[in-house]
Amino acid sequence: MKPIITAFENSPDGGQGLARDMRVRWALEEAGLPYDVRLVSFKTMKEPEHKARHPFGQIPTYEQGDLVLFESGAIVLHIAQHHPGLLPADEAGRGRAMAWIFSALSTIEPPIVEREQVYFTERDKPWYQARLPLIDDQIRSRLTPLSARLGTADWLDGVFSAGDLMMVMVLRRLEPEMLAEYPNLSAYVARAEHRPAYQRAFAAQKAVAEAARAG
Ligand code: GTB
Repeated sequence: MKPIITAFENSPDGGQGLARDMRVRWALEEAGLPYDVRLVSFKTMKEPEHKARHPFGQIPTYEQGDLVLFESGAIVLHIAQHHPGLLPADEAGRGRAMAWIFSALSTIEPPIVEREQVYFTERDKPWYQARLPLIDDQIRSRLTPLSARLGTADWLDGVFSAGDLMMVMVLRRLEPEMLAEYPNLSAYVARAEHRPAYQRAFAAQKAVAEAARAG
């Protein structure tokens, strides 16, 4: 039975692959799993039918038979645990890959998302220009050790894993100028974006955005 995921019918990013369904699409593509997509509007995602899938009325969700999941991290981990291609075979390697998933979501992503939110909600406030460099320092305090750990390696822990997938998805949300300060992280993101599975996932979400634009 094909899983069904949910995605924006009209993503605010216009198909840049920044909405969180992209993580799930990419994981499904890496695992070689065909899937269906249920597109939702900002209105329908707050209605009871969608809230039964996602308590906070958001995307992405994942349904397969009786199983209904929300939270992109949980969904990617579920796919990785049940299909080859996203976690190493050995127990210790699997544990480390999971640590990178959590690290992406709980250590790297929060200050990046905070910067976006501050831009949207506080950019007309008198303190905005003073606050921005403080958040940028917080982001750099995460990127500097991440860059040091990656060093000259292709991936964070040997072979490509769901940990890399999640880390790359989070790093793509950075301002391009900030990512460019870390050449090895820029190359890491570019390397991941060249993966055929990434490209299929990206094309699929972009096709939705283009269809929405065409009306
Ligand atoms: N922690 C949850 C997860 O990882 O799954 C967060 C889910 C989430 O934030 N979903 C967003 C959502 O449904 C879409 S991805 N928002 C609607 C709402 O809360 O009402 C966040 C997002 C949206 C748009 C862009 N963009 O346009 O660049 C980027 C990221």
